[in-house]
Amino acid sequence: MSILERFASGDRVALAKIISFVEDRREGYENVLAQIYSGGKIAYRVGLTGPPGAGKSSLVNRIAVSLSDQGLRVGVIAVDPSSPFSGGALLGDRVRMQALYGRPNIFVRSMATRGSSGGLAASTKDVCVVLEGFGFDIILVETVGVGQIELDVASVCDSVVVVFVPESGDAIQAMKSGLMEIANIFCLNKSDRPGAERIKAELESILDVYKQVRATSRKRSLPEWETPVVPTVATNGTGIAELWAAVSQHRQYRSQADPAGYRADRARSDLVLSLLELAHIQLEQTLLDTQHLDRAVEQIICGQADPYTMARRLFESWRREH
Ligand SMILES: Nc1nc2c(ncn2[C@@H]2O[C@H](COP(=O)(O)OP(=O)(O)O)[C@@H](O)[C@H]2O)c(=O)[nH]1
Ligand SMILES: [Mg+2]
Repeated sequence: MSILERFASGDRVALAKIISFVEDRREGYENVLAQIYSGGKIAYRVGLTGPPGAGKSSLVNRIAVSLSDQGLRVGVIAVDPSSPFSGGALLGDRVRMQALYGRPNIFVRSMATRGSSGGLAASTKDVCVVLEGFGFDIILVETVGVGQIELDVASVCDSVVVVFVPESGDAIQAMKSGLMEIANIFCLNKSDRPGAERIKAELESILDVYKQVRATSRKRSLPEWETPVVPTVATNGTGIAELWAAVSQHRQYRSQADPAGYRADRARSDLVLSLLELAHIQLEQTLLDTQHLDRAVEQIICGQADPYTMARRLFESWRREH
């Protein structure tokens, strides 16, 4: 049996192998993806993002177990170098996370943080495609909040949950880092801690202002999605059902807002990510030709040129050639 046949028959070892194959961009990976993609299976992708220690892995753990209890098949992707899924956390956490590994309905995968030439978003998207082809219903993507990565990875998800905690400044932080733009649901985890009520109210009033600003700046036929703030305590399961209900509502909203569903958005972002990756590879191979570079470096260090003018000049001549 070929590895794709084993994959199609539900062999998890074949699944893991295909993920590595695709992630490492080995010869022929695009054909493999194309075959899997043509199966037409899709899952609902939910991103959870937020600062380290906010409780993302704990939430993912709770959600995955609860969905699996309902008979759903759940794929988990951890894009977090410090995640227990990738072995970077305290032993206690790792043991706790291993609860997921024993379940036949759950598959956990941590992403190599180096990413492909197309970046982490491109490889995360491709791992999603593989998991979808395998037949998962829901994919949970955990990303650590470190700026651009979370924004990129969020772009491959259908709903994005931004997780924060009652520590002071978080609401403001969320606004600053562009998280406000990508959040479909705010999850206030560790709401067992002091200050949770206050920060929830604070965030809700910011969201309200934000909503009013958007309402006046844009005319839309459909009502705006109202980003809810859901308090949770991942350690004892409080609020997990409410959090998932909010995700389900957002999913419903998306399919109502656009009858073609989120498929068009997704097809576009899949296409753009793949194109950018091809462009990147092409650029690396031709533009970053070492001979040209070596000569330019020599000129820069002996003071005949600067990197800015040189970069522009090399780029222009590369463009003329192609
Ligand atoms: N008090 C409290 N602690 C929590 C809660 N959720 C997670 N933690 C703890 O916070 C720490 C970090 O959690 P983890 O899920 O690894 O966070 P991540 O880095 O965002 O994935 C762990 O020790 C958890 O047990 C919560 O709701 N309340
Ligand atoms: Mg984590």
